[in-house]
Amino acid sequence: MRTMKAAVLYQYNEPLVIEQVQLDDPGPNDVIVRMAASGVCRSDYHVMRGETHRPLPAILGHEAAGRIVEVGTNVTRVRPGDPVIVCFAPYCGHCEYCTSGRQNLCETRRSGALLGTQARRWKDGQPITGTTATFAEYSVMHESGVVPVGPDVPLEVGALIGCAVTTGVGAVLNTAQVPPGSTVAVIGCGGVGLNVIQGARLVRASRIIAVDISLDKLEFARRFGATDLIDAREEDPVQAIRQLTNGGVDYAFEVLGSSATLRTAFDAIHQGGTAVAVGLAATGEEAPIDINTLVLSEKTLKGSFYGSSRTTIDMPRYLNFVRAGHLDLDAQVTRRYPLEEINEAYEALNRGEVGRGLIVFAD
Ligand code: COD
Ligand code: ZN
Repeated sequence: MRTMKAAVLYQYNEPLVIEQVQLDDPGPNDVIVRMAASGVCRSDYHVMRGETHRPLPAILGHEAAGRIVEVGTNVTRVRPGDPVIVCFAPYCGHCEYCTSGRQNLCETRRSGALLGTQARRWKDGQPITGTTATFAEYSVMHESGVVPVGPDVPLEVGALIGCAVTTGVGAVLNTAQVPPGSTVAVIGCGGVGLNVIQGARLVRASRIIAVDISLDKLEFARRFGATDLIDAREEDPVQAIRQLTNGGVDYAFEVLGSSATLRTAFDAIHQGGTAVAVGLAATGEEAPIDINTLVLSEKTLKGSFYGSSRTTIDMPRYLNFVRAGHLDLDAQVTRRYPLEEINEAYEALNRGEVGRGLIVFAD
């Protein structure tokens, strides 16, 4: 058992409580990571607001990097001291999906078996739930939930690779496999959307149309490769995209998670185009798709989870892009907070401040 500081969600729509909690020792296949940086991503905010349900109390946080401090007896891929990126989709390596190269869909993880169904965090003997649970000084996870990185990698960069980059860039490179010269629209230009934009720049899309409802976000998106900006409060994004592209884009990415914006993505592509859904919506939400358009125009609608990533291949690849200057992650981080200020960090996300906020942990 280890005592650590953590941010605990006791009730939806209530501030997180910063307090000392206990963390279990690692099982035979687990590692313990000491967090260096943990990103302020909207998915956790959906849980804080009660839009996605989890058993409470819970420790959230899933976009992080840190160092291994302890390993279970069977662990082979990392050792104490190793810097690692935390991945929120651990995988078994044996199921049909893993062995066919689709480890983001791992059947064993989806059944809950890898994440552990029992609580591993405690407050005065009361269980606290958590999966990656990176809004805490330490976390315990299956060894496939970490990817080791070189000593040159700043762990703030590593944290962004853990979610926003892998989800956003991966949607372009892996899920959609956008060819050079394509026209692309990105609906929702937050932390993840910016990385869809960077991914599109990386593959040399000829036009990258950013759609958002905030002018600040749109201006910020330009720095990462957006060539055209559409304020969805001012004009109908579908009409505007069709006008800019002579009838529609080749690829449209939905990076918010709502039925209206998914519809926008589907309507903004031309015949034969592909719409990619990246954002998770409220449980049970559906999107209206015109069936005849789907058939007659041969459109494709695809989901993208965690950028269709194979973390051990893709994360080092994205780090190489950063080293070569093809991905800019430093400029994405606009604010840093100690764990004690995590509630303010989420208020800033809610206010729509640009860029990614990071919780940083003292050494
Ligand atoms: N039209 C266009 N843009 C809009 C609209 C609208 N009607 N409404 C809001 N927006 C913009 C906001 O202004 C903002 O810029 C952006 O949409 C949302 O960005 P953020 O920064 O608030 O959110 P992110 O980027 O941190 O997270 C977004 C996702 C929706 C991608 C994330 O929550 C998600 O669902 N991820 C995929 C699922 C997943 O794998 N989850 C686990 C880890 S993320
Ligand atoms: Zn995330």
